[in-house]
Amino acid sequence: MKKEEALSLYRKLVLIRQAEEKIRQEYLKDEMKTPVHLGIGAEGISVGVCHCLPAGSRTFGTYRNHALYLTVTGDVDGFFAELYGKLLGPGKGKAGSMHLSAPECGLMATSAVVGTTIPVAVGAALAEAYKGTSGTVVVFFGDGAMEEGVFWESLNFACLKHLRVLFVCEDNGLAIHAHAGGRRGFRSILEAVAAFDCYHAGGDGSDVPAVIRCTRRVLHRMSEQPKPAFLHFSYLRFLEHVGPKEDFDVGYRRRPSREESARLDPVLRFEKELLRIGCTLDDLEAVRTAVKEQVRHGVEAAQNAPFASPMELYTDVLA
Ligand SMILES: Cc1ncc(C[n+]2csc(CCOP(=O)(O)OP(=O)(O)O)c2C)c(N)n1
Ligand SMILES: [Mg+2]
Repeated sequence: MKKEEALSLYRKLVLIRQAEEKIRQEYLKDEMKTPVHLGIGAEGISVGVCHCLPAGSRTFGTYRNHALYLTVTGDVDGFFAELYGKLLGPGKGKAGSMHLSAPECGLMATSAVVGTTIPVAVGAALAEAYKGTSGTVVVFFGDGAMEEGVFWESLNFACLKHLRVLFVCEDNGLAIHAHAGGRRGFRSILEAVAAFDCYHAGGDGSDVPAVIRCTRRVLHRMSEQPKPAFLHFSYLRFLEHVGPKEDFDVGYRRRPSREESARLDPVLRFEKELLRIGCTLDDLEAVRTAVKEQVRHGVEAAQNAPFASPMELYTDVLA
């Protein structure tokens, strides 16, 4: 990877990490009236996958969507405005953290309801096929969504129709506090998916270059012969399911060792890669400093921004 490309990826990773660390600092003041599902540990998946997507691709996600939103849009001010419930947010403050979207950047929808964006993404891919266009559609979801019927129905239909849709499973081994072993009747995610007529690959989601390699490989195969692809990336959810804190003392999982934490932290891991390819510590520091200012500005602007008028309650309401 070239230095310039790697530094632009690093900038995205650092932006997501610093934005979420800032939320952790500010959240207990109770000015952000939205639940926050932080994705510290998962940044490398959105950043790596989106790096490979052709221009004009459409993406869908879940409530754990901060990395996806910031990767696709780079819109720090809009991001914080939405979390503070302000008019300048992409949902005018009505979406909150769990329903961030930016259709103008291809981020079509994210949702609090597990599994819901999966069939919608498949519908978007069906529309591409119907119109004879070849845009790529990507849907990110957690491992828990794979215990829902809608996932298997969507995968089945997409495979049957050879749709160009990329399913990306962000697997932290947990659904809230429930471990995979207590939830699943199938032995392995990739083995179960391998029974379907789709491309599939997977790896360690905290290893950004590996995420990029996997994604490029399946996208290349999809472009040669249209079929869905399924990517499976594991990662460590460093924080509680929802909220700004750690939860290793709750009793359902153990605290990772210092070595495990370092190995599973996509930002630290990518810093090693940057140094290996010739970036300097000063290069990295310059990125972190610039991002820190961007995040500081985003939060301050959001805190000082106006709320929408009460009449906004009656607009953009679809159901
Ligand atoms: C349809 C539906 N069922 C249950 C819930 C409650 N719920 C919220 S998050 C969650 C866990 C989902 O786990 P996973 O899909 O692995 O995503 P993660 O939170 O680990 O990113 C559940 C069961 C919900 N929001 N929607
Ligand atoms: Mg999970």
